Amino acid sequence: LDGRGPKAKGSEVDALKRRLHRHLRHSLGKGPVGSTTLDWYMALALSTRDLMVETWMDSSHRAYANDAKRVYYLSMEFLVGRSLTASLLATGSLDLARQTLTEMGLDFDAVCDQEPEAALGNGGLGRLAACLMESMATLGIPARGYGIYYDYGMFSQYIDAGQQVEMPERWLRYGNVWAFNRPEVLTPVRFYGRTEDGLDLRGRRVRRWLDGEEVLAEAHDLLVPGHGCWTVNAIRLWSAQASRAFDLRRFNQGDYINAVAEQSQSESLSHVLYPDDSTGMGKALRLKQEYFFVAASLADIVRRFRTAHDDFTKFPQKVAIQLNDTHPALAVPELMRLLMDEHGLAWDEAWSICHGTFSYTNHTLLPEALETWPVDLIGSMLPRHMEIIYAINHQFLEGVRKSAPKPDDACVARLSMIDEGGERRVRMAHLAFVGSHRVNGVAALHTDLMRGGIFADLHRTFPDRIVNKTNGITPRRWLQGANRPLSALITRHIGDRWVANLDELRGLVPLAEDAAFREEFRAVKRLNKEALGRYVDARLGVELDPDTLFDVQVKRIHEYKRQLLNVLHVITLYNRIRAGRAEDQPPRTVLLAGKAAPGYYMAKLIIRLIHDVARVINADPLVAGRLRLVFVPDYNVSVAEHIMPAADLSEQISTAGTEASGTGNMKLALNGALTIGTRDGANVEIGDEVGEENIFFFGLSAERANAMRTRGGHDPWQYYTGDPDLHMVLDMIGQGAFSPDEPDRYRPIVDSLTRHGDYYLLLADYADYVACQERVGRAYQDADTWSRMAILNVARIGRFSSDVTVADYAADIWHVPVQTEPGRTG
Ligand code: DL6
Repeated sequence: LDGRGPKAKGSEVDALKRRLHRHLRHSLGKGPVGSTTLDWYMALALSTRDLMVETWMDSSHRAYANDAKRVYYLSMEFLVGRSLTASLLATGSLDLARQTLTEMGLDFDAVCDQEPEAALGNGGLGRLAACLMESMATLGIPARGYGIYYDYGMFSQYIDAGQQVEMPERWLRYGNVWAFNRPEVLTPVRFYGRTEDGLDLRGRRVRRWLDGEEVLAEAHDLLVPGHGCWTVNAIRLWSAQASRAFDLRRFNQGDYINAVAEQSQSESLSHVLYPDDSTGMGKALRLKQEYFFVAASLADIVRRFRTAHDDFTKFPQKVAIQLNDTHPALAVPELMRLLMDEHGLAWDEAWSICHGTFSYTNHTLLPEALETWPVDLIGSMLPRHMEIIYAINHQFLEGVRKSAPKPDDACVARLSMIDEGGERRVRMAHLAFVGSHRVNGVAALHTDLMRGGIFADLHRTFPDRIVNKTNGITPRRWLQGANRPLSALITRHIGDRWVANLDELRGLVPLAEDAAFREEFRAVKRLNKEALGRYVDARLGVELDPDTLFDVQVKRIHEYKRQLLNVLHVITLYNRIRAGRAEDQPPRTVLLAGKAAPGYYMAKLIIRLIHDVARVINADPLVAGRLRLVFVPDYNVSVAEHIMPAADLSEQISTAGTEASGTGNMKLALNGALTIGTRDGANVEIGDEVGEENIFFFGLSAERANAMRTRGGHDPWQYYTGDPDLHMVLDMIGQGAFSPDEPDRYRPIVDSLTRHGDYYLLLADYADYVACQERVGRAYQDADTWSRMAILNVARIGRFSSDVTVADYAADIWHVPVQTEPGRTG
């Protein structure tokens, strides 16, 4: 049941032992005596990396030899997580490694647990980037990711007296086995300075960008093996180094100490990931980070193109650049600058190259998350880019003004890249949109809402530009790796082709009617619940009962994701159990996990509320064995890998129209959880696939939610006074039932719902949500019905593989072929 494979051959085990000992000795300078678990992790990681390096070089040579078109994925975030298990799986050596280490008297899981978390992202956007990179390698696409090698990735979350505390995580403390540092690949990046007209070497008139300060970008290549390790690609991450020119000037002034301090200041550029995924940060350092990685990456891309080509008109045939959200939008003016100022191309030619090369993915409809930067800030930090942005905007608006029907001034103002209301700001989404030949949303509903909402004017201007590319997740990490028992069960029944073609899971559909299979499926889920129980017990000292329904909501904490609605339901259930009104409901364990942005007051207050409610409920003997609330701290990719396989119920309860897609919804369904959700993001498409009868939908549609908000008709006070259950819950929270030491602690939460408009419509959806949860509970009581539904979810979730997503980008946006193994082109 535990998903371990057949015993490996003795000769293979011996060979791996030799490799491990060689690395221990020659790479780490240690002998077996005195070696630590960390040393064995390093030795195993290095041995596994060895298996990937040859393929990496072959993949790169193949792309050069074939003069293949390459895809470049520019992203401020790559939420990679750990790489050892994924690499062992990709190279087909996971079982061998486990067996070998066990024979050596080592604890394989403890060794894997030594790996630090590469948390170079906030959440969905960064994790999507990691899944897409893995699928690009799986599909043999010559691709490279570009991003930043942060010293400090996402913060670690500690809980102190129920409150989130953020601590820095030095993930590079012991180095990083998976990255090849390239201290020789240094790319200068300029900031500030001035522009002037001048002549290039051939005497042509060009605009020049002079003076200012220079920072060097140093490359670090992170290996990304595809399934079966036919192709290995890399994510090139840049760290900042002070430039020599800078050193000399300052040091010559004789102020050694201050010069060193300034040097480390310019290196601090790549120190830290901004831990906020839902507001345009507006900090100058953030803008600097954006330009830093864009400039270094484009210089690299152009350099690579130039090794094989002189003729820039071929650029879009050989290069596709995907902008992951607007964070890399400065790539548009930067490529224009390179082509015109450094390579002497004329404006029109350069513009057509840019346009043919770039495409842009939008990940959010939240207005506060759309990036804008003050014109003055860009103008001083990147003076040449500001000129180019003005010129792009001018050309664009000229075209718009000449088009029919002639737009009015208000429409032109809305379309402009410069927001003139108040402090003048550059709208980065407009820049990315206009500079790209394709703009995509990440789920069908999200794409529709882009067309009709934030991009309505741009969509009217370019009606063919917006396309949908529904997100996906890599089945290798999220099923094959994270859930060995389920993975083995599936393979035993339908073979292992699902790993490379997730739609093969449809072979499970008939098995949903097979009582013996349902029994096995339940046994696997139980095993996973026990495993999560051990993990939570070890970390928190909290015992989980695997016989209860595991009700899971794991994601960033945000008001629009409505963890608070979940808490309202938990308290409702608590009250009903106490009053003997929940006799038909199964015992539940409600698990929540997620980080709040450090400056997000409401999100942090919600975390505190969860802890206060948990303390009261979990100590109440009247509900013992019936209800438990647990918050798992420091949610990250590895924690997710423990939780996903054990979930029975997946909470996807955002206000309809706010969650662009969601990908946790896919991971949980793939691991056999049933979804309770709104018709939001990819939930809608998940419902289409698994069937309405196998998912629990509730609540307002996006259309109704939007109408209620914009045209009125939502009276929260009425819901509060009209629903006794809700009334009681809100009074308990507001009057200190969970915070007797500070009765007013949660007043702001209650007031935000009852007095300040309930922006995310929790009260409007409450009754339907609670009723839906009752249906969930009753369905769970019938084990056979529940497992039939869960099996059908697994069987029909295949189209949410990131392989499908990538194949769609490849065909429709990048125009590159895909292949799953050498010689097989799709
Ligand atoms: O597209 C990946 C992911 C979606 O699944 C989520 O629904 C969406 O919230 C997330 N967006 C972000 C940050 N957005 N911005 N900017 O992580 O993208």
